[in-house]
Formats: sequence, C-alpha cells, structure tokens
Amino acid sequence: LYAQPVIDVDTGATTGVELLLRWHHPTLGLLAPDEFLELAESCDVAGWLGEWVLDRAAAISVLWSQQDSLSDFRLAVNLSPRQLAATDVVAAVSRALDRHGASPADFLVEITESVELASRPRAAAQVRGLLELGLSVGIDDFGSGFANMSYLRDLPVDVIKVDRALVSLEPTGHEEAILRAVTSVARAIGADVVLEGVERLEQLDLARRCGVQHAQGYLFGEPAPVGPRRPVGRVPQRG
Ligand code: G
Ligand code: MN
Repeated sequence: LYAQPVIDVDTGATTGVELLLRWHHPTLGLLAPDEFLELAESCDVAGWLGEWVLDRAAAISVLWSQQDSLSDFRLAVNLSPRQLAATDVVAAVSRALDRHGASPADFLVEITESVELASRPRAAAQVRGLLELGLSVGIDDFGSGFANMSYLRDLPVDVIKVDRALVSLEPTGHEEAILRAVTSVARAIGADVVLEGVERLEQLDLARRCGVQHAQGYLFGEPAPVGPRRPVGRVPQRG
C-alpha cells in the first residue's frame, strides 16, 4: 500500500493522503491497479484484496494518529466499481474500523465517476450506508467519464476530485473556464475540490485562481510506501 499527499493550495499544509495499491511484480516491476485489478477479479482475489486495503487503511490511521493528530487530515481509500456492486462494502468497512478501533471520520472513500450509480441501486445504497457510518464520500476522476451531475444531485458528496485529464501541463483558457465551473458547483453544494495530477507550478496557480481548495500530484510528492509516520507534501518555491 502506497500513499500520496494531498495539500491545501493556500497554506501548503498536508490535509490528507490517497492510499494506492501497488504490486511489486517479480519481472514486470511496480504495477498500478489498472494493470492488475482485472486479473485479480478473474482469479477471485479481488474481494480479498479489497478487504485487505480496508483493513490496512484502518490500521494505518490508528498508527499515524498515535504520532500526529488526525484532525484536519483524512485518508482516502478507493472503492472499485465491482466492490460497490458485488460485495457488502458497508459491512467490510465497519469490520475493519472495529477491528482496529479506527474512527470513520478519518476516512474519505473515493468512487470513480465511471460507475453509473443511477443504474445500480445497490451501489448507491452502499454509498449512503458509508455516509451513515460517518465516512466522507468523494467522486474520483471527475470530468473523465460520464461527467455525471446526477451524482452531485443525488448524494451529499463531500469532495470532487477533478481528473488530471481536465487540466493539462500548460493550462488553457478553456480548461480554466471548466475548472471555475466545477468549483462554482462544488461551492454551491458544500463540496471541496481536489485537483489531481498537479505536476507544475502553473497548474497550482490555476487551482488557486479558480477557487480549488486542495491539490495532489508529483509536484508535492509521489506515491510512496506507507510508513510509520504520515507523509508530508512539499510545495516547491519559485526560482
Ligand atoms: O484514479 P485515481 O485518481 O485514483 O488514480 C490515481 C493515480 O494517479 C495513481 O496511480 C497515481 O500514481 C497517479 N498520479 C498521482 N499523481 C500524479 C501526477 O502528478 N501525474 C500523473 N500523470 N499521475 C499521477
Ligand atoms: Mn482515487
């Protein structure tokens, strides 16, 4: 399990991490979930993997909270479309929290926009169940899939994570207009915006100009293996 810092664009403080699954493959090297989740599903270990991530996330939150306060800090965990559609995630999350004595308020679950919740009543009900447990819910990859506003209409979404495809390395006027529209909607519904995939100061400047609260990307820190202390993102200075 790896973690990548999420920073506050105004203060530079690290306000959370996204936990990311990696596989150290003996010959192929380090693989990301999009490269092995399908395989995991086809040989029936996806359910186990999903539970393992939840269990580790709960354990890590407790470990980190013994070193540094977790107030104003959240651990984000990705839920796969299959986990939402085919497993009892609410039960799995609550077991993991109970096992380690972790607090639901320390977690954000990320649900990718590419799942169409409207056509999947079970998935939508599970998201509500997670909210009832006291976790926050974020829409991941926003703007890359169906750009499905019905998510924002139907669920009390806490966070919108703007996909890195929406803001290029040299942001254009059109990209700025779109980002402003997203932050305007987010403000109206009481959600925070995280800009993903920030690699350059120009993108951070754009985020600040457009009223984005948080950013994540190689500029502040790459995903690194989880250790005993929570990671700290660094905002590079100009020049
Ligand atoms: O779908 P999701 O947003 O959860 O995917 C996060 C992925 O994006 C991770 O695998 C992570 O390694 C990758 N990532 C994180 N920061 C950056 C970045 O600054 N640039 C690019 N290209 N990828 C990034
Ligand atoms: Mn994510």
